[in-house]
Amino acid sequence: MSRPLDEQVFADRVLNDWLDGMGLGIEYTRAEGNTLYFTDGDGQEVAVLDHVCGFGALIFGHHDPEIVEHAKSVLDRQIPVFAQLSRQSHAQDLAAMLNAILRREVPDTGPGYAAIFANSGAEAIEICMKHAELERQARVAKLVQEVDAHIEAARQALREGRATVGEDPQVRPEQSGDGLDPGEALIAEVERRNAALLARGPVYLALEHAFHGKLVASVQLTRNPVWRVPFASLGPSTVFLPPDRPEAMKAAVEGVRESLWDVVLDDGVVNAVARDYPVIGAFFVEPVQGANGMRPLTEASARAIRAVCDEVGCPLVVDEIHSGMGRTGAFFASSHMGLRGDYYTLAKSLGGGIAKNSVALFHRDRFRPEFEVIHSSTFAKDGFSGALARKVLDMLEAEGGRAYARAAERGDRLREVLESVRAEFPDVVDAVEGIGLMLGLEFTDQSQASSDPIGEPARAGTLGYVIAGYVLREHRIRVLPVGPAGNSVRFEPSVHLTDEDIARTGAALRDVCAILRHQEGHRLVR
Ligand code: 5B6
Repeated sequence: MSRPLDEQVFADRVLNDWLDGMGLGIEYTRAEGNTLYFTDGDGQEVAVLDHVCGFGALIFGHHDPEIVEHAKSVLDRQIPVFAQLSRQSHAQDLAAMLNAILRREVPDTGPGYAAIFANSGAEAIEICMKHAELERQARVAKLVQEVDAHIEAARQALREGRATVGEDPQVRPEQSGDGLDPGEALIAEVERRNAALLARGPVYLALEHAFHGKLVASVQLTRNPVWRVPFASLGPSTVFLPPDRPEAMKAAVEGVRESLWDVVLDDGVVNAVARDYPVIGAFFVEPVQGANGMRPLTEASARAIRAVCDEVGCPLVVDEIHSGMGRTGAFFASSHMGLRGDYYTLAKSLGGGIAKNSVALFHRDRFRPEFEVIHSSTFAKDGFSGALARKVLDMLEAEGGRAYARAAERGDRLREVLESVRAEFPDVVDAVEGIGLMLGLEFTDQSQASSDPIGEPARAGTLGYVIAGYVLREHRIRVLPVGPAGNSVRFEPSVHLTDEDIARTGAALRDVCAILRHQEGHRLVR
């Protein structure tokens, strides 16, 4: 019998039931550093080690005292939060700080990057899509203008009898004998084909396993079909490419490319020739793929991706929303693999764990200045989140980048422990992935498990959540799996992670691995 609906529950009715079912339905009442607290039935505060840290949005943890102090002072000083369409120097200050970091970490930054601020990661991604489309349309307009001029010149020459149609004009009219002379028929066919191509929208490139957000356009760049497919009719089309197979990647891109037909008049002969048409809007890439168990791109894939963009002429958008802001031991994860973006996106820790903020950065050789006027958002570029973002950047850059070194060092320590768990349990741990404080541990496929409490959720794709519920209940550690795919858990704690936290994490994982090894699924469920 189905449960009666609670008519008074207006938010999270389904989600909360689902969380309860996974053992994750806990309300946290306080947060500090790398710890979340809830209050148990006896009124006691219980500490939980947080490896989720706001989906990686808390490089300095929950309520970092320095950031909180700064936030309070911004409010106390009554610094305007919203003063849209006025001079907002915090935007310039932030953009200048980001450019200084880019100059240090990325070779050939040239004239630097222009910044457009937004509120969320997906919004920054969609800003990049819009800007890429402006770029593409400018290229299309230039090409069309040239082709139109060529067609006019050919038409004139044909009309005046100064030219004839070549013997093999490459473009053959679909319908012949409609009364047009060969020259007019050729031009009509070229114009028909070109009009069909020009009516089409852009195609975006992304990688298999990509995650770039869930808004109507950005979700089309997110590979997971559960999130993407129901909304395919709303958004642009995307081709997903295999990052680890550069040759296959190049071949797939060739399959996407399109030609616009041009008409050339050469020595009294008119022919149609194919010209490269900019159908590809942009290539979106995460330097570390969060939805792929925290997998960094290899240097070879990074080179292949850059080569595709250079060949096609489209912007390379390096999505650092998850991997940026120091989490991997450098400000930009892409700098580890020598990947230079034409655009960058940042969000998550840019908000200092308190505000919401994101930014899209555009190489100034490509930036279309009118974009500053034609794109806007009420809440973007506000004074409060701007002040906090400057504070976070100051903290990251302080003492020669001590925070980056700390992220790398803490990440290495945590990784060592994850690796030791894998070495001890090779039968149930497939891989340890990631870099810095962006790590993933992948369990082996348990869909054929003999223990039903393991096999059933594994087949349903929820084993990772069941494991997360167990680790929370028994070890007071919060982890989450990678998206709806079941068998990886990720670790994206703050720089405040202690040796004791790491040791506890290792013990909890060993316990989980022993359950999987001995198929003691009954222990996972209450
Ligand atoms: O701020 P916003 O969420 O719109 O940012 C979108 C975004 C994210 C990102 O990591 C990258 C690289 N680009 C754009 C934010 N990531 C969120 C995320 N969420 C889930 C899984 C992921 O791999 C990434 C998720 N999985 C299951 C349930 C809910 C969320």
